[in-house]
Amino acid sequence: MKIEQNHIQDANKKALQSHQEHIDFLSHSLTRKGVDVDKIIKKLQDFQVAIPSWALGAGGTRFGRFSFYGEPSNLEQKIEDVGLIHSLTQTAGAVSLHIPWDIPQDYNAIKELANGLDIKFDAVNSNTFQDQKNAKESYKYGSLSNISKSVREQAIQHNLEVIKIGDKLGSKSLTVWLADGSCFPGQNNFQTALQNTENSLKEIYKGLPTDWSMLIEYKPYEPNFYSTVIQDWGTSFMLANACGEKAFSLVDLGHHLPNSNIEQIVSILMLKGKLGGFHFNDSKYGDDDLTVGSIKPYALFLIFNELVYGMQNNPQNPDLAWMIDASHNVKDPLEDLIQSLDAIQEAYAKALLVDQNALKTAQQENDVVKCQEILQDAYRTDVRPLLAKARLDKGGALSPIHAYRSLDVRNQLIRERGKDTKATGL
Ligand code: LRH
Ligand code: MN
Repeated sequence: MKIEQNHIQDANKKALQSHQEHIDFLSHSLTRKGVDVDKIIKKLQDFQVAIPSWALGAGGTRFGRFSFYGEPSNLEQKIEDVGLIHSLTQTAGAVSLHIPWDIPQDYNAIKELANGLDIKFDAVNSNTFQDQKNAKESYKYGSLSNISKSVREQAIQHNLEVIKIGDKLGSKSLTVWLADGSCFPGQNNFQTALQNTENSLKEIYKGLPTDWSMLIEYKPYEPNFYSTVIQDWGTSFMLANACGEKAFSLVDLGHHLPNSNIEQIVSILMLKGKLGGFHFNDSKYGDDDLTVGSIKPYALFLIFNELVYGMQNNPQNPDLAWMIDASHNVKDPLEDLIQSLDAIQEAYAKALLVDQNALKTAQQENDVVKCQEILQDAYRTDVRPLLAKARLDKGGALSPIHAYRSLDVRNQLIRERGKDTKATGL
């Protein structure tokens, strides 16, 4: 299914006049503050977020999974769905594949389809947290950290295979997340597990093409519930440094213990030139993989404030990989992803409104109250007209959710695909 341009314009029609009034008012008040509105809109349009190929169907937990019907049942349909989201939002111009869930059958056909939808291939993800049918070794007790050399070797070979698959698609980075760890005290020797992991990552690193990067994702717990080998940013940072200049840390917002100061972690990794990218989502308790900005929107804003500062002051840090990593238990997956993209754009736009110079001055004067006033003046600005204009000027929808519903996309997908299709992934 494809959404035609004229259908989006039809959906925009009724909202055009009120949009114009809002954007005129906001542009006027921002320009008076010395803000370059066109520059911000260009930055929003250039900010493309990769959609996780494993989150285009219903997620689920061990307690159950409730389908939404019309789910994509192969990689082609997954890329079509990313195309649907991108045509409405104009900010989802990339897909992040998970291997083996998404091994292309016909590389040229897949590349042609993605290209036709203006979709690029972002990081490819390896999977050594599940055993594959007919696999010689099991990852039950770990993969790159496993006590058994032949298990580690199998996991290393899998990651090298994933790099080859990504290279054929034009991807430029490998994301490594390990479930490796233990569920009980005494089960693992922490030092042996970490040393094995470091040596294994170095073997994978040797297989990286020159212009590739390796993103090392950390997580404190789950599926192991006593220890995780790559448990926090410090361990990921240490391993990235041990591997070399093409290895970086990947920050999944849901992979932090309660009340962690993620914006401080982001600023430290950028200062050290070791921040590689993000898995955006939100959470109340654990790795809940909820809609971005649905629980802690101010925390997301504070993270983007550090990102904007870092992008202006840390040339030592490379361009970042922006990706969503979510799972949908009760929302239509496409609507959930559209809401996440909107929250990311909103946090970025508000962070771009922070008067960084005034903030620096207030910090140097220890004017604590002024510092908060400067931050919250930006956060309290309703930037939605900017996001809408950024979309509209590129042929997108003023309100993507409204357009998605008024164009009856989900029911069209069900008519096309039937009710029993199930997407591979989590
Ligand atoms: C682990 C994780 C990782 C993916 C998986 C789908 O929790 O965040 O990024 O491989 O989710
Ligand atoms: Mn993740």
